[in-house]
Amino acid sequence: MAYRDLRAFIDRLEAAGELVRITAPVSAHLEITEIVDRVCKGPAEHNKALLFERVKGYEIPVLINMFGSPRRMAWALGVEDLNELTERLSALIRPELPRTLGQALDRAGEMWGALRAVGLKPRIVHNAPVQEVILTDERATLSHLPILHCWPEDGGRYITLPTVISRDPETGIRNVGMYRLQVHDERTLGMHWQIHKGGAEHERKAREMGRDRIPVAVSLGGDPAVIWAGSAPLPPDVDEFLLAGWLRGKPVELVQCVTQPLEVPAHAEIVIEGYVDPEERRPEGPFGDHTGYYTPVDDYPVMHITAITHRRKPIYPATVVGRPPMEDYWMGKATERLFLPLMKLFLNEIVDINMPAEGVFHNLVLVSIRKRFPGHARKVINGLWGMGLMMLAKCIIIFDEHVNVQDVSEAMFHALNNVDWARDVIIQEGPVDALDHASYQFAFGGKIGIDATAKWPEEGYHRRWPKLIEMVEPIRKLVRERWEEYGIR
Ligand SMILES: Cc1cc2nc3c(=O)[nH]c(=O)nc-3n(C[C@H](O)[C@H](O)[C@H](O)COP(=O)(O)O)c2cc1C
Ligand SMILES: [Mn+2]
Repeated sequence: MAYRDLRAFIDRLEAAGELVRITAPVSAHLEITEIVDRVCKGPAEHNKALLFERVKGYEIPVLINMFGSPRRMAWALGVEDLNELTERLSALIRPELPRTLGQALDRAGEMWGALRAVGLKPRIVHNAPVQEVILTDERATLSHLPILHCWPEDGGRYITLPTVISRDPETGIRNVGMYRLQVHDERTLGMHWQIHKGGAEHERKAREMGRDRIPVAVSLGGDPAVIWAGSAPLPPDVDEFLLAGWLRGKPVELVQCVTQPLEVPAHAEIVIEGYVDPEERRPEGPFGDHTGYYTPVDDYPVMHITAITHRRKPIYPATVVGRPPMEDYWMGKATERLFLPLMKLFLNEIVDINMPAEGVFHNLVLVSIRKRFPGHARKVINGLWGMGLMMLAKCIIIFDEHVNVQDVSEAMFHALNNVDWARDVIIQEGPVDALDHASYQFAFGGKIGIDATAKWPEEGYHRRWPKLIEMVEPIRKLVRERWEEYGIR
């Protein structure tokens, strides 16, 4: 299921009663945040996508919270339920999961190859709605965009739901990332690509190669699968538009930028073109972040705007992050579901993974495994720490396969019962998320792996591991059948 653009998705949401048009005038300064925060954390029936049609001081409407529920997130990626993503990707990797790392590497290669081969590479078009209006030189300013000031102590206004496009200066391979941008002035943006991310790697390479500019483009809007794909942690040499094409079942249509050697989604609402000078840095922040804390000021690269193109009547998409759960939690859930088969490709003992909202992704990863040998939990902990952005996971807890890790209460019950805190933990230092404020140094700190599986004699446990209490089925059935008779109401 492919949406042509953001409007097609809005139509679908509206037809299903999943979108509210707000015609009351509202301010882009804090007011929208408070509304969205209530909608994200309030009763499910209030949790709708919001289209603010009258944002004070602007003509352009703001769309927010389109991904903010499991149902809308699933619809955005062309499925009815997020678990279907796991099935779809498993089907692409089938038949059997490989046993050895060598095979696994081949299979991962094959998988990306398969994406390329199914003809879902982006397609270049020459006529693009996003270029109906072209503003260059001094006309290319941000002044007409309803960019939000999200939280009271934010350092300014931020573009919060962008699709940032750049190319590896060496290989030319495209990267698409979702990195917030702070408005420094009407023609300059702070580029918050963190050091572990694709864009930052392009910047490092450009600096080493002595380049004075990296072209960048920021697209806003388009098919929601295209927007979401920017947040997907793909390997560095895989173009996120390929993944978006596969999700849509149709290639993403791209158009050549007007002032930069890059292509952007033709059906986007707005595109900001420009460049980053790899030697330039400016203070960025503070920003009320998805950790629920303000990320303090730090030096980040700067994007200089060379052109802005947009549709005749564009819609500005945004999100507000903050203390979870908010919209980005569901975007991360989609990633978790989609990447589960990929993680199983390398660690085929994994049964399920849950990154609960309280852990804001990198703080807590619950994993159930089919335990087959002594030390198996530790193998999985170390394996995950070696896999892409999982390197940033601060706490990984491993469970036996019968534990439903999607139920955090059930998982905690088993973990707290099963762990000897002197013996069943690995404490290590390594890379941590750039947003982690607990680590004593930036991006480097401690992490813990916890083995909450039942312990074996081969692991040095020589007592008898107890059995879980469970009632026998005949008695359950008996009580079920006689329940009315007992008169307990
Ligand atoms: C709403 C939202 C905002 C995000 N903001 C940032 C950000 O400002 N900087 C950053 O490095 N990552 C941010 N991320 C996470 C990245 O998008 C994510 O790590 C993605 O995998 C990066 O793409 P890359 O692997 O191609 O670099 C954000 C994610 C979401 C969902
Ligand atoms: Mn990437």
